[in-house]
Amino acid sequence: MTEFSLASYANKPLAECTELELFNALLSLTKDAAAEKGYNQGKKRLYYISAEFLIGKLLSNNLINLGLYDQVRAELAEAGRDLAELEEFENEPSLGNGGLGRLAACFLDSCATLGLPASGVGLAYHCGLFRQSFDKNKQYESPDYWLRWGQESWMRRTPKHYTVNFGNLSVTSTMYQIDVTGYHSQCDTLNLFDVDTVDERVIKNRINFDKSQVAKNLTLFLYPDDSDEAGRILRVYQEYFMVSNAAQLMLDECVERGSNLHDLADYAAVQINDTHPTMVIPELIRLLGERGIGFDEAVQIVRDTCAYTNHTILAEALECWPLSFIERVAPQLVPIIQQLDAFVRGQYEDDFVQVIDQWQNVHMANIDIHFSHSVNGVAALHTKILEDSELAPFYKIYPEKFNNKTNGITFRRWMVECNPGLNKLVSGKIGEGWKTDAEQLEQLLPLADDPAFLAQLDQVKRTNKQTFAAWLAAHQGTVVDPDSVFDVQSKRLHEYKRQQLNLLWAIRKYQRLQMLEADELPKHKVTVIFGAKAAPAYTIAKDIIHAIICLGKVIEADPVASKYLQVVMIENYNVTAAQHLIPAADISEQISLASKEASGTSNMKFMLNGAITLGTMDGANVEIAELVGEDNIYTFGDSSDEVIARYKRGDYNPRSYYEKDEELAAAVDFLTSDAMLAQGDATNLNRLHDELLNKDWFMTFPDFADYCATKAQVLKDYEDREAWQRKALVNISKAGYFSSDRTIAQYEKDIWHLR
Ligand code: F58
Repeated sequence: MTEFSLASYANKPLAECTELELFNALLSLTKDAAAEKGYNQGKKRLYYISAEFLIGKLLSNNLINLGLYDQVRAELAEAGRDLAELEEFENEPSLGNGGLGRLAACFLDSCATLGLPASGVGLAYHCGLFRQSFDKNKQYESPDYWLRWGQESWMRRTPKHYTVNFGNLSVTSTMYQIDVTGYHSQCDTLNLFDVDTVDERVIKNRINFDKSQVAKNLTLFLYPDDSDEAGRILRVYQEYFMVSNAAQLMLDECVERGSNLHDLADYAAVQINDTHPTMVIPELIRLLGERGIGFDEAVQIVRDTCAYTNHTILAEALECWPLSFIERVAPQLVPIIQQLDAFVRGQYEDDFVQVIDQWQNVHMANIDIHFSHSVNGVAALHTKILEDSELAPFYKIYPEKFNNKTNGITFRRWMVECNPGLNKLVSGKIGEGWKTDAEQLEQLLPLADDPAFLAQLDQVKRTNKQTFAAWLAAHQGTVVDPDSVFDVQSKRLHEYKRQQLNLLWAIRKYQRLQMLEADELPKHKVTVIFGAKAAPAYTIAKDIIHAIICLGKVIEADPVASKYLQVVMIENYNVTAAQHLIPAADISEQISLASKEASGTSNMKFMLNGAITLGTMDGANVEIAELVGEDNIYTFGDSSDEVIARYKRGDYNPRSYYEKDEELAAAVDFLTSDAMLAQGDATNLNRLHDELLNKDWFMTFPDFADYCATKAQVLKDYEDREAWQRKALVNISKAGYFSSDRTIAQYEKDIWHLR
């Protein structure tokens, strides 16, 4: 094995290098070290196709996985340089929105670590997800040029090119590769496709751009604004571009490995990550046809090869494209989709399961379910809801296809890298084995009765809170008190995730603080920390952000309340921010409306880092609750059955709750109070107020009283520090189940059979 020395990658003494020079030297070193490890090989390979890979920064992750972290840090330190400084210097590739994209990244880490030959296949977005900034207490979006600023890239341009024919033009792709380093193991690769003609100059103001010129904007942004038709069609272009490249790559590679294409399923497993890559099914059938395989056999081959993961039950998130869009983007797929439609129609009458509906819309999930061999949900409850209600007609037809794969996270990034203090404490007690065999964390359980250990755990959390406070001050100039309770909700902004419920709690808390006598005031200050981006066209989500920031300002200006309560919104929340924030959290807010959050994965990250969950019985929270037991989690709110029944009845009326509960009414009305209007914009605040009062589609009001009561209990229990740390310890010990290594082992055993 080569001894890698950073000094040999720099052309001057390390002490004299600029950050850029050091960063580029580190990049070359890690690339060489990854190449030396080699790549997982085998007859059968996984192609994980996904529109998003939210990989986060790679430098430290790669150094840790390659076993070079301590050595490089020491070498830098000797030269008076700090690795942390270079970590901050690196740009984060924000090639995803949230959980779905981050899951894909965790999965690749686990595939590499478990020695599974796997390729991620996606798009090389030039700007990724937008950069969020706040101005006048509102979200603004700007392009995130993550590839600029003179940094060398983790992406390697390869000599692989494919022709992709669209209805009106054809383009030549280029494949880029990013090494996915496994933990102390070989590597896999993430293959991202781009076209050389993309031109960042078509960006006009902020994230607006000329949508007419596909060759210039195809891979410019992740999910361009889909509020207008041009944006929606561009999304179909992106999807077809992605899957056509994936299909061509896969067929080429399988033939190289010895496939005669009739036996494709022995050489490839395709995982379709949500419906975005669905067109890979007709595209593969088309390409197999071009290579002489008849339609019926091609359908069978593709079915044996492909598997589909569903990540949502929100009807509006299940893609459904007008056939006319596909006609424009990829007319060659239309006859195939029509044949698939005819095939289904010939067998089943139910409208619900048809591929093309009476309005000539193509239901992408329906293609996935009929023409793949596996359909999985991402947490036990979610899969059950798919089987029993959302996809029940399909479950009746294909019970054998349905299976659950509860999500997971890679513990290498979400503890070893982001929480060095906890990593050291844990490894000091039980050794390093848990890093690849996560269930070993259970060995910590007996320490629940060891006050000295619990005190150490408390100390680690306290240090993490200080570190986070320093980062936040540097990041956006916001000062938070590390002695306060860090009550954290960080995830995409969506009404179903109910940031507005937390907001209403904070308002109520503020109103109560104004009424309390001095001797009743709480012991610990609470810092409510939000991190969230709202989709650019999602009006109410942006109004919620506006209200949160305004409330933060109202409280800040109040000399008494500000001693006991602070509301903070992190600017540009992304993987990097999450890595700073999660290790510092005391409370993990997982308060989606029961039945709506497919799984959640931040709930797992918080748990692993010793935060206590305050949540509804939704998604993977249910499994967390089962594992840690009721003493170590706080649950509240209506059950998914109750929620589903209320939707079915269609009789939900938020006003009836508002009229019955004075405190709720006061909190809601505060949104449009003079104090709030002095900070904010009447249009936004009124709209949010009216939305809640007249619609409240995600039912915050019915859960409000229980949420407040439960949160009061959480804050009371926080005062017994030892008992609290005991809960934290149980959470850490039981987190092993949520390692993505476990999830991937299950995909391998039940679906992929790569080995
Ligand atoms: C998420 N989906 C689920 N979608 O919401 C979450 O419960 C689950 O844990 C996670 O997938 C992983 O299974 C998600 O992140 C998106 O980001 C959409 C992608 C397409 C555009 C709209 C957002």
